[in-house]
Amino acid sequence: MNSVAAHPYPYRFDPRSTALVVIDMQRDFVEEGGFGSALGNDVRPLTAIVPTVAALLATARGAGMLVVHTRESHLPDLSDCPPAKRLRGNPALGIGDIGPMGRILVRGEPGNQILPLLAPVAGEIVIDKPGKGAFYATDLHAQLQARGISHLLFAGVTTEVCVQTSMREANDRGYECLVVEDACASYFPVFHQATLAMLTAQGGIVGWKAPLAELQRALPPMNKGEAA
Ligand code: C5J
Repeated sequence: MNSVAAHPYPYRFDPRSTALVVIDMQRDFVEEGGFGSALGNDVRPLTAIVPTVAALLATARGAGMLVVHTRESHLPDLSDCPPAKRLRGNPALGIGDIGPMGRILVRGEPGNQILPLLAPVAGEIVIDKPGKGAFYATDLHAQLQARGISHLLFAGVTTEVCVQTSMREANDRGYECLVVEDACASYFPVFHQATLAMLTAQGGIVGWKAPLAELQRALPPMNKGEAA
């Protein structure tokens, strides 16, 4: 067992039964000129975590951990997007509309792609999710169960929306969850901080938080011989 100096107390995990889940590091949310910034959001807190998420991916891959990437995305005919989701928000630019990087939150469009620097590699799981949570209307739970995964590390954007929803869904399904606090971000820094506080309050009511450096301290890179 490895142990991370986490909040509210040490997080113990076995890398062989732990997966890293990177939530929605899509061009439309993160890049200047994408959907998020076209709505007037300041994307700088999101672009700022890209090197940390890249380092986290390298750490997880180096430790031989399973990696999962998610994208918030809909079918081109929007049949998986309820009106309650499609019609809310900014009437000038919504889901399915043509945005600066193609149709907003539609599978296969340029803006829906994961940032090239953080792109999935062979053997990693990619989940296209129509909701905010990674478990809703996806086969993520089944895929994790099939691989014997019991612990999840969360990163990505945005902390208070898709990261938090996914971590709560995971907690309700019995996973032991830790959010890597400097590898997730919000357009609203106050929401980022509040989310980290509420997820870990009351003795870790949803789970733990720790910075990447503490995870790296707990996860020295695997020796070559251990990779098999
Ligand atoms: C949002 C997300 N914020 N990935 N999506 O709508 O958090």
